[in-house]
Amino acid sequence: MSTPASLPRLNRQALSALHEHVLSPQAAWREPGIGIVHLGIGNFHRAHQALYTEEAMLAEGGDWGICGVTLQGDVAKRDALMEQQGLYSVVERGPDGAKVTVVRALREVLAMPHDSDALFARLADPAVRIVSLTVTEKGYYRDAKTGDVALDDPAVQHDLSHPHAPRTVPGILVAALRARRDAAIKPFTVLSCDNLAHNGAALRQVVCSFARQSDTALADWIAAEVAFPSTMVDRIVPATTDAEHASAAAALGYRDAVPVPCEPFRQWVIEDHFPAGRPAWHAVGAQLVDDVTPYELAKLRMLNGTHSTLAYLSMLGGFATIDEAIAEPAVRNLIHAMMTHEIAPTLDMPASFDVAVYRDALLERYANPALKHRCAQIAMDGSQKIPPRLLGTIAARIAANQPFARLALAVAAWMTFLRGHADDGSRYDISDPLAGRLKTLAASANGEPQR
Ligand code: CS2
Repeated sequence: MSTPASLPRLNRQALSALHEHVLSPQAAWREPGIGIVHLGIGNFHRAHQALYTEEAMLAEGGDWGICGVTLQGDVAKRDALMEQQGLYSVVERGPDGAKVTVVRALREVLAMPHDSDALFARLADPAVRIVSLTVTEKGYYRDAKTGDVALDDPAVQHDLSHPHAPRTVPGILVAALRARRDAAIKPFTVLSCDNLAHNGAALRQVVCSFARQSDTALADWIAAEVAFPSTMVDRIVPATTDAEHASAAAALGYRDAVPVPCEPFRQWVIEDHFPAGRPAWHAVGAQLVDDVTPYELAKLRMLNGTHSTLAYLSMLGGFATIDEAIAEPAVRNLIHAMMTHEIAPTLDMPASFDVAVYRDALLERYANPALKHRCAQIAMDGSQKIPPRLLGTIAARIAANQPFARLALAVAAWMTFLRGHADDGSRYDISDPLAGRLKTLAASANGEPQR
């Protein structure tokens, strides 16, 4: 079999040669104009929103091509995607094998701060009607206590003193919205797709509080004129490994330098508030609702809360992947009981929502042996993830005067994880915006010298 390196690179001229098994009907595809700017062109966006958007355009057309932006200056990723004219493949891995699909919706990739002029030209284009985001919890620069922008963060300070050369999400959005207001161009809708409770409202508060530092009138205009609908997004999307390169090459007969692995399951629940229009996501399986709250709490608490629990217990106990951990009966029983007796009772779901079915489906998704979702990946950024995933649930249990021993065990596992080594003594890195402070606290709590 040809190795990926010996094959020609995936490119748009090759699309007509690709088989219909790997490409939705090419005949139905019309190259769209760019209507969406997405901040955070990571694996999750490429395996989730971009796929929904491509299918929505196939279903009902529209110029909803995507300009993807890496805010971390990842020029290698930008160049790798642009060398393929934005094309890449999604490798769905289920117990029954892999399904490879080429995605065409990504039309341009920019890397900040190198491509700042191009980004702001794109954000000023009236054809851009949605700016969506997957920048992870730490990308919001939120003050954990107030929900406003974290004014003491050096990156926020930079953007406040360099309003025309911003690098943070609040700085970029405020600069772009100011330019549209000043040019009397209708604002774009801001669509958060991150794992935060009330993610749209949370982002709106950060953006308005950032704007208010320098221009109250602009902050008031954003608050009155800009839509920030909330969403719940769900698909397990691990980091790319060599296996995806091999699967894509075998399926396509071309080399894809940036394939994305994911599970077969996907879900997207979106508050339907798009004054400037949106793709036909409703036609391809997304749920458009008035209030996403019940869905987002169920997902954040039942999936993300138990994901983090599994990750920290596994980092200490030596399980490398989620499927390895959940295969251990004691671990599976703990997670099953945590969802059943401590998390599910805090949810206020529609009558049609069967929490036992949701729970059992999650356990099956975790057991997927083909995905190899690394616990170390999920264990990252605990200081940003623990509050929305576990502390909110604990607060609800306390308010209801109900026990929460398993949830407390999860938080204790995170605190123990911060010591930097597993029970067998093997060491690992702590990847977290607050790593320095946390490791010092953990060392003093454990009476250990900090390394
Ligand atoms: C995971 C999430 O890495 C993590 O923190 O818990 O990325 C999880 O895979 C997704 O939210 C699933 O929808």
